[in-house]
Amino acid sequence: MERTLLIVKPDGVARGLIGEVISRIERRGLKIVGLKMVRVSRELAERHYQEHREKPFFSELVSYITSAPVVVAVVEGADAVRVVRRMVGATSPAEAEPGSIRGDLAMDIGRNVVHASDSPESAKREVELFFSPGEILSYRRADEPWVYERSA
Ligand code: IDP
Ligand code: MG
Repeated sequence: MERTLLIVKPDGVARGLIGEVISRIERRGLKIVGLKMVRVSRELAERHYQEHREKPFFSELVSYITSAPVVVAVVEGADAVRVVRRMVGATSPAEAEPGSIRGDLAMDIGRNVVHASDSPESAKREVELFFSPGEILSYRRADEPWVYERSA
């Protein structure tokens, strides 16, 4: 099983979309193994978005993600990074497919409701940035044999 980091960004929290986003993840059959609300510090934001530090939108991006509380989740499942990225949709909501979170719930690239790790390597780095090992819990979902043909 693979893990990925999902963030309901400040606009998603402020718009009352925490449940909507988490519910989509749960209904897909993905498992929430870590979940908390945090106010992201500038230092954490700059580390999280380090790959974008030279981009013209970097300072606005850091201001946005630090402006109000976010909800961060560690999401586990088969091919979780790819599955969650596809559920999130394209970065620009105008390009995001209907049915995706951004394609259904967002209008502006600077207010695109969610973040999801883009590769297994980023997922590992991002999960470790936001969560200590003790904050990630292991449990069995009752529907696992119905979600996966070959569940452990
Ligand atoms: P992603 O969130 O789909 O992985 P990235 O390219 O990694 O997209 O960009 C990180 C975040 O930076 C985006 O989700 C969005 O909030 C913001 N962003 C990306 N490109 C732009 C832009 O051109 N203008 C404003 N904000 C942007
Ligand atoms: Mg990204």
